[in-house]
Amino acid sequence: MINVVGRRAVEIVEALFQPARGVRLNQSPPGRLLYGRIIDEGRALDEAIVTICPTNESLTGEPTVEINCHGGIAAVRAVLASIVTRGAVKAEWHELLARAAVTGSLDAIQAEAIEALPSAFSPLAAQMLIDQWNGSLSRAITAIALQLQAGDARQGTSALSALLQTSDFGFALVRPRRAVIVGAPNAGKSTLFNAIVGHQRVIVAEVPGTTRDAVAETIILDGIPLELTDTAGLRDTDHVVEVESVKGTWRRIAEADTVIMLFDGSREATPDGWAIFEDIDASCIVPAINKCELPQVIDPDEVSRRCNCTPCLISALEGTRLDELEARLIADIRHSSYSPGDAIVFTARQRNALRDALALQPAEAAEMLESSVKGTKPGENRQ
Ligand SMILES: Nc1nc2c(ncn2[C@@H]2O[C@H](COP(=O)(O)OP(=O)(O)O)[C@@H](O)[C@H]2O)c(=O)[nH]1
Ligand SMILES: [Mg+2]
Repeated sequence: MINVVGRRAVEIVEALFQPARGVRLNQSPPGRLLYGRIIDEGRALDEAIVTICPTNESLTGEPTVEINCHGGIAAVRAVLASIVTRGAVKAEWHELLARAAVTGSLDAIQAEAIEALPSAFSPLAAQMLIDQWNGSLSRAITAIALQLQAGDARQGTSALSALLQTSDFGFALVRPRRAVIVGAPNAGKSTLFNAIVGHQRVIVAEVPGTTRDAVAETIILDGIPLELTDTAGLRDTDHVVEVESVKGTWRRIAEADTVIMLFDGSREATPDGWAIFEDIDASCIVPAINKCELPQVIDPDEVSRRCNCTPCLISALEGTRLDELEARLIADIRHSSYSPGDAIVFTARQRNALRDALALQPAEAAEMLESSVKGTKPGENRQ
């Protein structure tokens, strides 16, 4: 869909649009759908459904014409190019939203919610963003600002802290956290990856060193999107390709929020295997001992000791206790008290403003909060 926004919107589209039936676009009432062709200098560019948006329903509150083209890139590009040659300026989605924030038809938080919505990974993420678009967070922040102004500092501050605590959940919904599966060759990393992703995606083989490129998939656990990556086994090697892939694994580990440390329970862990721990931030590690249906050689207590955390005992092959492991992956994100309609902090800008407000005196804090909703700097009054 192409939106043409501004004073000349109807005039520009009118010049390109040939309705299938009599009514011209400029004689059509707002809200009516017109079917026809987009024609430029005698050349048909696409068939489209065109409608004039009622001004009070348009995103920026300005005259807006919506052109629903066919899907695919080429026809849409051709239509867009013709509109631009007639004097329109091409704008990205976020620019349109910024304009909506300026014209006052959306506040800054609502604009952020709409901007994030098209890339929401899960229905829960979409729901949360739609709620904030509808004003949940803006209302919550404004209510706190009023409490602070009314001299109710204690209640305001505690509401502010509670709101800040929603940010881990909000962030995780908007930008999937990264989890990587790491371990020695043959530990069963690719088998585990496949089992969690739910379909055969990676080559599983008995030959150590089969997985050379890291493979990633976004999965949804309890509504929370998570980017899961299978990696090459970590071991000392001289093989040129494998050396590169081991380097790649370390890069992935550095970028990860969670590292699933996978052990083959049926084999003794090598000193190499234990050494990996020393280079990974312990707070990220979720340990798991795989092949639990085989006679066990690894001591789970030793794993617990080394990573300060009890390992999950799983069988990737048989799918045993994978739900337990999955629950651990989102344990610190899941928001047990969340219900639809709740105010959730979901951008760094919002979180920083709330944190700053927490450190200020009530009057300044209230001003900071109001500015964070409007998208202005404190002290700057927008009409
Ligand atoms: N018995 C058993 N074998 C497994 C299990 N998980 C993986 N394997 C086997 O271990 C071998 C190596 O698996 P793979 O997933 O390629 O390991 P990776 O090198 O860590 O990616 C394969 O033969 C798998 O079938 C498990 O839970 N139990
Ligand atoms: Mg593998």
